Amino acid sequence: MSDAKNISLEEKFQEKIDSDIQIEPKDWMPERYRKTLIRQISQHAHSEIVGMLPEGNWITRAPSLRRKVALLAKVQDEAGHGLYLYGAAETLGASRDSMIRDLHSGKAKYSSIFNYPTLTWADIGAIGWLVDGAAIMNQVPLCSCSYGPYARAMVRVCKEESFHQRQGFEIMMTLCNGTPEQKAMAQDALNRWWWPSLMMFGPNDAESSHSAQSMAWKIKRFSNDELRQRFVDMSVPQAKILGITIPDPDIKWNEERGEHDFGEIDWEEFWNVVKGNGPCNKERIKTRVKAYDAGKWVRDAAVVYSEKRRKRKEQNLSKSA
Ligand code: FAQ
Repeated sequence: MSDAKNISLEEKFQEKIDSDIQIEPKDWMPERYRKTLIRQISQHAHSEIVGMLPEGNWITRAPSLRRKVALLAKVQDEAGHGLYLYGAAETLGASRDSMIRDLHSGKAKYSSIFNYPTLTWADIGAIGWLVDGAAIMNQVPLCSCSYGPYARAMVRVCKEESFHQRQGFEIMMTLCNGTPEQKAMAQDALNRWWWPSLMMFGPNDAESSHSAQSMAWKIKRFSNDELRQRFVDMSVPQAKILGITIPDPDIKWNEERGEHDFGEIDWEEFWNVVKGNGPCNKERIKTRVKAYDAGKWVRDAAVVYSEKRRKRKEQNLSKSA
């Protein structure tokens, strides 16, 4: 295609974006837009799938039947989110096999948060409260992102995440209203999950290589720092209700700016985890690869079944013709 024609297609595409018209799979789109979406959506899908592991660890150890049922449902929801998201990435021409291969080889990223261990039951409360809370803060704006299938998948995901956040907060509330040991457990979980939760929003805006372009394309509607700030402002009063302390001596209300000041994130820790050297990175990938290999017979059986159905349909059609 000539450069002139490409430029005009790209201009038309940007006009659509600027007028908030969503892009659909069959619409023309710049190759870089398609690649950016595949990168973000597949990493998001991987995060949901790997994200089942820290909490899945606690299903057999949940302290009551009610807690077990809620946690089981939550972990299943995360699997569903991963599947919608792989589906959304497939509409852009990415194959599921290649996405999963990239996750298993370490080529594709997933959220840093899921490389931390879940040491006590309170961690399940902290994950629901903080990790799902951060996920909602980041994902509600994605419901109006410029790519239709991603935006639509996010609507259901966000509804489910808000149930997850409430179940996490309720676990924290119960612990905080319990014995001194239970409250101490909740405080310890907050101490360990607070900073990694802030890291979920990604590097500072100045260091974020993709933000400017992704915002111009309305894939991202707010910057990493804007969303992180909103998350801090939302969490401070919630920690007060729980009666536990956010492990940051620099957190305080800034009257002038109308938001909280907070301390500096340990970016060295963040990049170390992103590069694969966090406390659980290797274990998480090993577990996923093992589960994938063990599920091969199910995938093979599904392919044989669908092939048989297709052939039966063809035979029935030719009989009735
Ligand atoms: N971890 O230029 P930016 C959940 C990478 S779902 C690892 O700012 P971008 C549900 C980034 O990929 C949680 N890597 O990038 C749940 C890029 O590397 P690349 C996941 C990170 O894309 C709850 C590089 O750093 N949510 O929790 C992280 O514009 C409970 C430069 O960064 C989503 O994926 C990180 N935290 O902004 C499940 C939401 N941050 O690709 C189970 C959709 C950055 O060039 C239990 N994604 N990087 O190699 C997004 O909104 C964006 O992709 C950001 C990053 C904001 C995550």
